[in-house]
Amino acid sequence: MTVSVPADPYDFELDPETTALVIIDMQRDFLEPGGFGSMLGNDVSLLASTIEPLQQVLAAARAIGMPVIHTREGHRADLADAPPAKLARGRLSCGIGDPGPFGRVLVRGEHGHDIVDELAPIDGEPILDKPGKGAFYATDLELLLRNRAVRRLIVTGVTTEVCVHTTVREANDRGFECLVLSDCVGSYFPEFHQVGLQMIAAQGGIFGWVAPSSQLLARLEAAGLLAAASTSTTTII
Ligand code: TIU
Repeated sequence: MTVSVPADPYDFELDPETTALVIIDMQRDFLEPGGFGSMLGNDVSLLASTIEPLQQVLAAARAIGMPVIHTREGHRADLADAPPAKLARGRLSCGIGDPGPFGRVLVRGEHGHDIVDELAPIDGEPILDKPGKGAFYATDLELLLRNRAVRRLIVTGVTTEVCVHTTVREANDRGFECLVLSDCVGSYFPEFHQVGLQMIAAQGGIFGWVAPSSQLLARLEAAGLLAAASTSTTTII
């Protein structure tokens, strides 16, 4: 079955059986005050608006049996997988590996490193720990996707111009087609978010496609894949 999602620059055609939902780095360290995002000097509240639409998309993916993959940026406790250049960057007084309000910043196993409660993974959804910005670099993501015959990705998460963009570029070069959901990705810099999305869809979709989640959910519903009530895409005033 093919579902056509109205998108920029043109309809994104997806078969739910060969498409995966990828949720990038929806970790406390990026979304809550006191984590890595704040250490870098950012207003982390700017990312909060991504959670609710992403919950709806996640519920829809689970309802139709679409594979879901969660990623987390972070490092081993001994920081052996953290490039010295990354550790030094920013000249932070409290940076990667240092103790913060949520435990050691961006270190695996710490409270801040984990995914926010609202989007907690469930059994059967791989959680992919990545040391870099891109989800393909030094991970087995490509293997996981090829083993499930996945060809298209619905990409969500944070931040738009950093880990989302890097991942979309990596995916594009590997032959995966990416639809980025504009309201399910967020940035500490609204202008970077806007331009980041434009850069994906420009030049005939040089890196991929962009659409709001409402378009995806409406098309999945219209195709009979979702019960209208399960996604509540309509606002009742
Ligand atoms: N700083 C920033 O915008 N992002 C990151 O460091 N990582 C991710 O985007 N996940």
